[in-house]
Amino acid sequence: MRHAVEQIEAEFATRQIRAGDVALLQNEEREAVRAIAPHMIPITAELMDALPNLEIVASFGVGYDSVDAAYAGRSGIMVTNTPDVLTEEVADTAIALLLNTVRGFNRAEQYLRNGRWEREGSFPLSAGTLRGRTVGIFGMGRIGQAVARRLEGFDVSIAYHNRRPVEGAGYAYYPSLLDLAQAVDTLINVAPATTETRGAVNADVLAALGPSGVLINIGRGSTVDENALIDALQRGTIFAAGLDVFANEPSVPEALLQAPNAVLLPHVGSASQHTRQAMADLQVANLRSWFEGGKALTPVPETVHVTRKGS
Ligand code: 8YV
Repeated sequence: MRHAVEQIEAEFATRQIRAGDVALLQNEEREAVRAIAPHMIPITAELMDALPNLEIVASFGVGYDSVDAAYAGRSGIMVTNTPDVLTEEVADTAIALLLNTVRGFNRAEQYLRNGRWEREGSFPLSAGTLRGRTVGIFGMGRIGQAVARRLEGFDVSIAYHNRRPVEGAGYAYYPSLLDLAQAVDTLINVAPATTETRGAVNADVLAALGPSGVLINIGRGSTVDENALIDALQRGTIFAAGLDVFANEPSVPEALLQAPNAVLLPHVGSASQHTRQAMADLQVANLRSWFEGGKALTPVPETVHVTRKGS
């Protein structure tokens, strides 16, 4: 696996700056920076302002909420992300998390590993099942649609909420998340982190899912009111949750760590060598295409209009 850093270093003059602290750069170094390839650090307006010749922020991952893309768009700075190449992997993760959350396979495996199968007999029957469930998808973009395609094979009803209906998606559309939650018992959250989605999965939405309710989150932690979720899990307002993302990663609230009805993953949605390689390749391809051909391959919507000076 050829890591993005290695590929970038082979083609460009680079400096690695921990925590994005531009104060660590000398003045002439700041002037020399024309691209940032961030990994897990916020790219703020201040940081962009401190780099007068910055042309492009080539971000890693499909979600680019850590980059102030609106400001970049207004300032003539290109922002790219790495869509498509991770869609199927993340959708696979959603399904794995769903099945695991509903059936408790992680606990069943622990039971076997601890020698309890031999000592105590069969693992208790799971209280949950996918049979008869109605699944709502919050965020019907590329990943949401890939999740829906997979769910079609599971013989469950599918509905969704999105900012607007998706053309050609033959599933029931709900114009509000609360309406969707009232109509389903299983909510798969694929929504990106935006000001509109912040805390969108709140106490009311969770209560609407009902006592057999299941929440799966593979989008962003900030879209769920984590305290409301903890409360709903502790009180049995919902049945269970499967979470790959958290509000304050990598720190996970103790109450979630202790919750027997939560399945927790350390943000591994896209984390196979295969897919991370494809993401790294696309991140580097965006830089190459920008500097060699004057065009970004996968610009984010806020910066599609940005053109390279002199190209
Ligand atoms: C990555 C992701 O884990 O693409 C995203 O938005 O959240 C994941 O694929 C993340 O970008 C790693 O930095």
